[in-house]
Formats: sequence, C-alpha cells, structure tokens
Amino acid sequence: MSHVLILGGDGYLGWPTAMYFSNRGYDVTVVDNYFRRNACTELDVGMLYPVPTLIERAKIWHEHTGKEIKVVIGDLTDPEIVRSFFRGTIEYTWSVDNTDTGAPDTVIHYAEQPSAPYSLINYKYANITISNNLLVTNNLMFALRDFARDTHVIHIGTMGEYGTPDIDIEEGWLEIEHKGRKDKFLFPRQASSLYHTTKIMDTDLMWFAVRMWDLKITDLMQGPVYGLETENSVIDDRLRTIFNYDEIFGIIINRFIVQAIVNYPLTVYGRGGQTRGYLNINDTLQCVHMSEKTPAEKGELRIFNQVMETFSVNDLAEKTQSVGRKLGYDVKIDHMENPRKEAEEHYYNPTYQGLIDIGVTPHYLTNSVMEEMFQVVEQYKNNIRREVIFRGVKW
Ligand code: USQ
Repeated sequence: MSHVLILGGDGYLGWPTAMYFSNRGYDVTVVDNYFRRNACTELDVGMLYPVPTLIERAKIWHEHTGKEIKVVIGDLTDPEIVRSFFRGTIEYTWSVDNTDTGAPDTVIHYAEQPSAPYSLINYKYANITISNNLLVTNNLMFALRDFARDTHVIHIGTMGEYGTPDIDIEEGWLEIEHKGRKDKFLFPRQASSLYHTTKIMDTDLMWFAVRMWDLKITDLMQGPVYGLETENSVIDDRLRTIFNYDEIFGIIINRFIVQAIVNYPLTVYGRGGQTRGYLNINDTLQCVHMSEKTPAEKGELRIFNQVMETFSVNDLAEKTQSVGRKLGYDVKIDHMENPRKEAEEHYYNPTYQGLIDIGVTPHYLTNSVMEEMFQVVEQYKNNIRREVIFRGVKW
C-alpha cells in the first residue's frame, strides 16, 4: 500500500489527515516536534480541551482500529531528520513493530508555524516563523533532490499569498502579455503578514526545485479552515484535533462560536468587510486525498485554490449571531479597532474549480453545520478562558 509521510502530524490538520489516510489503508508516518503545543504553553493561550500526546493518540487509534500510525518526534529544521525518511535510517519514537515502510510515495507538508499574529508578536517570533518554515521546506526539497525525485509533495500554502488584489485571483498562475509577447508566471503575490510571506517564499523554493530537479509538487492555497469533528474523531473524544480559540492560533469561525457561547461580543476587526475563502476541515481532508490520488506530473508545480465559499467577517458574525440566538445565546457583535493592517473593504473574486474537477465534493457552512459545532464546543464551555480571546497583537 502507498506510504504517506505527514510532516506536522500533531497539528490542527495533521492529525485528522493521519487518521483519514490510515483509515483508508495507507501506511502512515507522522512527524512533529510539538511546536504548536509548546508555543501554546509558552504564550499561555487556552486550548478548548487537553489533547493526548501524538504517541498516545497513535496508541488510542491502534486500539480502536488495529491500524498503525508510526510516530517520529523530531525537528524537521534538522536536515538529517528529513533525510532519514528517504534513506531508511528513521528512528521511530513509536510504532507497533519498528519495521521500516520504505521511502514515502507522498509527503504532506504541514510542518509550519501557521499563525499570522504569532509571526508579528515581535522580532523573535518573526524569526522563528521565517526560520522554521523556510528551513523545513528547503530541507525537504534537497532530500527529494538527493533521494526521491518521484515522491509527490502536497504542500499547504495559503490564499493569503495573493492578498486582496483588485483583479480576479487565478489558481496559482497568470498568463501575461507584455509588448506583444506572452508567458505564464506565478500569480502576483502580496501577503499581509510575515507568516503569509513565508508561504510565498515556500512557493518560490518549491518552484525552483521543480524547475531544477523535475520534482512533483502540488501547492494547495488554503483559506481559513473551520470545524473540529471528522469521521474518525467521532469514535473517541481523545482523537479530536487540537482546537484553539485564542487570538494567536484560533481561526475566526472557531473563535466566533466560542465567543458566542461565553457571551463575549464577537470580535469583528474594523469594518468587517474583509473577505476570505473558507472551508470545512473535512474538505481539507478530501482535497489532500484527491490531490494524492491524482499527483502532479514530474516537473510540475500544480496549484489549486483550496476554498469552498467566500464570506466577509460581517457575514460570519451575522451567521454566528443568528445560529447562537436560535440556540438561546445572547450574541452581540463588537466592531473593534483592527489590530491588523489589512483592507477592510475590497474586491475578492478567487477561482476555485481545480479541486472540484479532480473529485472533491464541497461541504458548505450551513446553519446546521454551525449548530453542530456549537454543540461540540458547548461540552467544553467550562474550559474557556475569556482573557485569551483578545490580547491585541498589533501589526
Ligand atoms: N478576524 C476578525 N476577528 C477575529 C479574528 C480574525 O475580524 O477575531 C479577521 C482577520 O482580520 C482576517 C480574517 O478575519 O481578516 C481571517 O482571520 P483568521 O485569523 O481567521 O485567519 P488568518 O490570519 O488569515 O490565517 C488563517 C490561518 C492560516 C491560513 C489562513 C488562510 O491561521 O494558517 O493560512 O487562515 S488565508 O486567510 O486565506 O490566508
């Protein structure tokens, strides 16, 4: 069976991805250095519920399903660790029988510092973001060049690479006609945080590696994700993914639901016209799976825009208010001074057909989907710490 290596297997998307592939019969190896958990502890942000370690989760998964997710706890900024996955010298931190499954057919690369506010706390966190994100990607490119040019990489990029241009956003590439001649280039990028800037740099590193060494890479430009329950987490609460609602690591829809439940006025930054493309965590899993099933060609950097629908912050606040009120919560909306520097009213029209063309079926943020999220979050109401919801990291 095909072997999938997941870099960043402990994170919000990494762990659900590991279970999703393992459940479908793939050999799965996950690697993580616990960056996200350690950063949450260091910054004292509150996760909604405690999450067992990656090793504990792999054991719980094995007990329930008989399937094995091999675990390596290690720092992928160390090139030797990245290279060990392709050279047969891996040291598993946990596995059932320690047999080597061989070099991966697919690498899913989530091993990045994912938060825009984190990257702008101060110069120290900016440097951690830049060095972690670029070194991991570069280490991976060189390991593939040296040992495994046929391995397909699926990297999670971000829609934030494009920013909010006043023209339609294409899927990664743009044909430009200049003085009577035409060529295709990466779509212009202009990020609005240092974190997003590292993703632009990742795309550049990968595009270089594809041109030089004929690698096969899919870069998924993902919008903000929401949700927490997946087909595999429902079998045991301890398999639920990490869920943040704080200003640093919490993503807007998840944050708004938590705020509504504890009667904290919804934190709309500025005028609230900021529009982004959103997707359900279950659609992230589908998108990655369909990308794995139909890999990029040798020498191709294939880019998809991974979003299913667009909303403004105001749309999301109103939706949360209406679902919350139906469930008996008195949800208020607060237009607070925007701590970020971003356009608050802008044109936004991204194309997002490519993933649907390869077989993804979109799920939408209906009121009932949001209601189900309320019901899960409510169970942990007493864990919610109001003081971590807004701290005001300024750009
Ligand atoms: N926002 C608010 N109030 C809040 C939180 C956010 O108005 O309490 C606004 C932000 O100013 C922004 C939008 O909502 O305009 C989205 O913010 P977010 O914190 O949910 O998402 P963002 O910082 O853009 O980053 C998240 C993920 C990141 C991913 C990105 C996709 O953390 O890993 O790459 O979404 S995208 O936004 O398309 O670049």
